[in-house]
Amino acid sequence: MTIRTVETKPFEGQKPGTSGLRKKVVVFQQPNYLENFVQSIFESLEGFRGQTLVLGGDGRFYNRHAVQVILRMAAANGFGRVLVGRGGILSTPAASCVIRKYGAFGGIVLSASHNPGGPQEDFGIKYNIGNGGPAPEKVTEAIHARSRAIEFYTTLEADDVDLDRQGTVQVGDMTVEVIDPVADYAELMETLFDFDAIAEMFATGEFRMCYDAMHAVTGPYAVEILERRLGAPGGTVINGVPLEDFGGHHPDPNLAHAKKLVEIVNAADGPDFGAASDGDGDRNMIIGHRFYVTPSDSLAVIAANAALAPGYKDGLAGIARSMPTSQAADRVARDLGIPCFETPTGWKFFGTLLDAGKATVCGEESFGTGSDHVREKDGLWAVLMWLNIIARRRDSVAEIVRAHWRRYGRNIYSRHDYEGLETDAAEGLMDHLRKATGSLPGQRFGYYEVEKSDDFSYTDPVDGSTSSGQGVRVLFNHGSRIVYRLSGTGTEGATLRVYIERFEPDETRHDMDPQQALADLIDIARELAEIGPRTGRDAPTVIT
Ligand code: VG1
Ligand code: CO
Repeated sequence: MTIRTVETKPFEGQKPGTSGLRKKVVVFQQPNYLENFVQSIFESLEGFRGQTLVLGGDGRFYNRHAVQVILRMAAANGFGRVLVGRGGILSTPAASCVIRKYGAFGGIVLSASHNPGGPQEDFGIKYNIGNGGPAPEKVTEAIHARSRAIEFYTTLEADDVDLDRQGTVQVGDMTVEVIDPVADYAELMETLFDFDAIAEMFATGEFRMCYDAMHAVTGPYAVEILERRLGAPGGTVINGVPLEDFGGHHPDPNLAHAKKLVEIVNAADGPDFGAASDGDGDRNMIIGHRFYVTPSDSLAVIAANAALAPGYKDGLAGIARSMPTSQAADRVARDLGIPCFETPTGWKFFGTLLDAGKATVCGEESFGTGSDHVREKDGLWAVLMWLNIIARRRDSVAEIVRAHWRRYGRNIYSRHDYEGLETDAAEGLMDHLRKATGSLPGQRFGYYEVEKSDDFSYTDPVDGSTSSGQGVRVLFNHGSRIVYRLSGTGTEGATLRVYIERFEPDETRHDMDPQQALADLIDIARELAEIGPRTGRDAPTVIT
């Protein structure tokens, strides 16, 4: 088979964001666009000749095509072996698991996560390093730099690989193994959780759950683990068949996009527990019967109860949360006498802490939770952790969370997203806030007084690397906060995220609706950032 060197020209904007490069499918379909980025990845790496690459994605439109392109390029660039999920499928946490288990050099995950899929929608690609986690910023910056100077890429003249047949084939000098995308991951889950206790709970028939795979990648994983291995009744998993366009929906597990699940669980005779996952399987939403658990609370509850799961029985070394995530986890860490790390948004910042054994459990307010079992957030892991906690405590979701609030107090929390803003207006708003940080401390807004305000910057305590410009924080007295940042995962215009938090120690007020409980802070947030005048929006697009 002949290796071909193809002349090409750089594309603008091949800059990985919070989690890889995400663009409209039509952008990726431009001749050489995908190839340029893949070649830029390979040229930013050293020492992969003869090594193993893991490859798979969330099954969205363009996934299969991209897999074939990458296989040919990996062979031409000198990889020795590629492990690819059957059908081109690997959830993000499963890819992380496979990279680690087989000591791969790294992996390429094809996904735009919770963004919609289909010919008119989004596609994405990200590179993960040998620890199984997202490439750190120095790697993504190198990839971007390469993409701006690229002149050639190399590929092989070879036929497509049959992705639906498990087994080993040769592509040039490279071996391609088409693997079961679920088996390694399911096996890992069995080592972490008390499958017997969970299975027993399902067997009684008194405990029922509904899992919404949102026609995204976790369908096969959830059917295998929940229905087959844990014995939950058939039909526990809904929307379990991955579709290239996710059935036309946003595969985003929140109250806005997982409406059907919420309806099922909240029905008069609805199940006790509901959960959903996103496009690539790394996010999770947890709900009880008529009770919604915010991701920040979920992280705190998981941290406080993790020792009930066999894989965590010796306790946690530490907790890590992204900066905008609520401070509920910090209270648990204080109580356990372990550190709580505050990192910029994006799972890539947890990798060094997990590798160094400084943190065991990590989480983000954006429906992301995970642990040191892999180096990505992990939707099904969170669901199994909750099932393990419920099986051992024999309490409802609502009872578990309310008891948590009684013990630690409640960090009332909400995120307001303003989507599809004009980029200039959004950037102007952030500039305005950054300038205001200097003069805000000491200013009073009714009950609230600003104690500190800055644009968050982070120094990694393990490798000393720094990241600045990670979001404007306005920190008030009594632990209340407003945080502003622009999304790094969108593909259209700009998205402003506003994170609002207030601590409520008074148990009689724990059941308040967050929008009401935070109403005065929400007004302050709009006023400080001049959201109305600058964006023309009088309300957020999505509230979580
Ligand atoms: C969002 C979330 C962030 C998450 C990222 C990737 O990023 O806020 O917490 O890590 O998505 O998640 P941004 O920059 O749009 O706020 V996923 O499930 O897309 O891999
Ligand atoms: Co995701």
